Amino acid sequence: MWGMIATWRMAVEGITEGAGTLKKGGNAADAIVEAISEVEDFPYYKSVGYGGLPNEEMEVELDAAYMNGTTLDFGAVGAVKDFANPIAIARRLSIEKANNFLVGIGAEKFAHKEGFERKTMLTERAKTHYKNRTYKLSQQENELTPYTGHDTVGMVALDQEGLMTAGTSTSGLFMKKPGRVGDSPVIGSGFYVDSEIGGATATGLGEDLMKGMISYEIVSFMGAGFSPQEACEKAVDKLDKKLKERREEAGDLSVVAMDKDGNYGVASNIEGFSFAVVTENEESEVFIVDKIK
Ligand code: SD4
Repeated sequence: MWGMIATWRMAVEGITEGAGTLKKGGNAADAIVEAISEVEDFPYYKSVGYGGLPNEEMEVELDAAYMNGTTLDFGAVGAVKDFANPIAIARRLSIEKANNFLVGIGAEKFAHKEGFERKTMLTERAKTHYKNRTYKLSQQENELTPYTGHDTVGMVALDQEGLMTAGTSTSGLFMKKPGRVGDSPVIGSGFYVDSEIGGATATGLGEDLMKGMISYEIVSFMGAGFSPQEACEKAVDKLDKKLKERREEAGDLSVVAMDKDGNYGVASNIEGFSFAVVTENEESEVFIVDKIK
């Protein structure tokens, strides 16, 4: 059995490429890095890699992570600037014994030393978004508030040998503070995978997703015998409810999961969350669900 699931319909090309690797018997580590790199390279996705929207100071700061569900090794980068494929840096960090999660200049020094491709990640299009936003702000004299739309990529992959991996990549929230790191590179929050159980990944308001360590929670529910669909719904409902009870509001919480047998699940507390999935069962077609809920 092999399979792959990803947040948002924009992951479809990436996942199609990753699925090609898995189908041929390639491993889930290569498949996920290929798939996420494809999304990072595409200039029109506003929350990932090249073309991602910048922070308050018009700088693109990227977060990414990679996890191997068999060894439980993970690598992550936070607030990294000017590198083309943060997911590849995260994978490289995952084979280190320590120093697996690097941020800012430290992450950039590591990536430079390891020969990763440098690239200016701010596009003209992203600059225009920034300028429009700051112009609106100057007109309305409002507070700077982060972009509420989102499309961080998170994926879980399963290969024919039973290796499962998880990966994430994002430019985080538009207009975030410099140095802000969201859930995406934080193990247990933005992603978690255990090849003996399954994996999960999240998208939405990082600050709230971290409060429930939602990806670990989903994997724990699957480990306790719930299906991926039940585990996703339970985790989202539990956190959404808790946040609303304690603070009257919950940010966007959307998740996808796959278990070691290729069964998958998805849940969200917003309208219109989409995802892309492919499994051997579904005749290897990448299948997009545009709106759930
Ligand atoms: C973050 N969770 O940095 C990310 C944002 C996101 O689609 O999911 N955007 O908080």
